[in-house]
Amino acid sequence: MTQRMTLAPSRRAVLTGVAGLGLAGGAGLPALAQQAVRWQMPTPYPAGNFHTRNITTFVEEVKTATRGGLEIVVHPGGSLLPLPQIRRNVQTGDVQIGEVFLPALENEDPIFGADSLPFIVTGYEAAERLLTASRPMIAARLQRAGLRLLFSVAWPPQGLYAARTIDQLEDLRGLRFRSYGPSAARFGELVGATISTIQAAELSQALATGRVNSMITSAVTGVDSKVWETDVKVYYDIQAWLPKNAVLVNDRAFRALPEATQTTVLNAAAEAERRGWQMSREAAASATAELRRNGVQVLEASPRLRDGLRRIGATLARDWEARAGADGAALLAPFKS
Ligand code: PCA
Repeated sequence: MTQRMTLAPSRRAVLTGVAGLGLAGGAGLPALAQQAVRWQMPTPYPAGNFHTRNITTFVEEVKTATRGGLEIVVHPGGSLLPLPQIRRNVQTGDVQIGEVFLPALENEDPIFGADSLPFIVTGYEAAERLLTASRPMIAARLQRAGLRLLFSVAWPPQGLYAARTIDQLEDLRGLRFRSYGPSAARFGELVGATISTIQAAELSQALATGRVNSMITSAVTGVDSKVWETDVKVYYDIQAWLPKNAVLVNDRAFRALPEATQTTVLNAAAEAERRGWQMSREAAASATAELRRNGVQVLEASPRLRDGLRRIGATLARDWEARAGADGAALLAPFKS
C-alpha cells in the first residue's frame, strides 16, 4: 500500500492496471484461447541506450517465442519508476520485472558493489570472470528477497569527467561531484568533492544547470546526457571499473508462468546477456568517438593523477573487504595481483 502511495496518479494507473491476465484468443475462438500475461517493466536508462535496446530485443524474442503468451511492456528512462524504487517494486510485485544498477544496491549487501572497486577489474574479460564468480552470490541474495536474477550486463569502463583539466587528485577538491551509488559517493568524499546523488535520467539537467561539474561514468552516459552541451568538456579514459545492470523478476510472478514459458524466458535471458556484453563493447568504442566528435577532450590521466586514483582505490577496496566478509574475500582474491 505504502509503495503505491509514493507513485504519481498516472503511474498508479499503470501499476494497478496490471491485471496480468487477458484472453489471447478472441471470444469466438475458444479452442485457441489461452491466458496471455502482461508484465510491466520499469528501466532506468533512455530508450536509445544499449542496455534498453538489448532489453527491447529480449522482450520481442519472448513475445514471439510464446506467440504473445507473455508480453513485457518496457518503460525506459525511469518513466514508470525512478531507479531507487525499481528493486522494491519488483519485490512487492507491483511490477513483475525491472532493470537495476547493481552498485546502487550496495547498502543492502556489499557483494552488489564488487564491480565498483576502482582498478581491480578494469577490462571486459576480467569483468566477465567477476560476473561468473559473483553470480551465485548475487542470485542467492536476491532469491532471499523473492527476486530472481535473469541477466546482467556491464557498462563500458568508467572514466572521469570534469569541467577543467585534472592533473592530480587535489584538483578534484571542491568540485561538485555527481554520485550514482555508495561507492561513487565514497570516492567523491575521499577526494574532497561536494557530492550530489543524481540519477541518469536527471543527469543532463544537473550538468546543464551546473549543479554538478564532475563525475565518474562511462562514455555512453556522457553521450546520453550530451556533456558537450555543458561545461564538462574533459574526459579521462581511466577505465576505473565496469559496473553492471541486472534484470530482476519477481519470483512468484515467474513461477506462475507455464513451465514452457519459464524456459523460454530463461533462454532469452541467457541470449540477452551474451548479446548485451557484445553491445557494451561496441558502445564503449563508438561513444568515446562520439564524445571526441562533439568536442570533448578525451585524455589520458597523468602519472600523478593515476597514482592518486590508485591510492583512493586501495582505500575503497580495504573498506569494502572489511564489510564484505568471506564471500567478498573469495570473490576478490583472483583479481588481486
Ligand atoms: N552509466 C550509468 C551507470 C554507469 C554508467 O556508465 C550512470 O551514470 O548512471
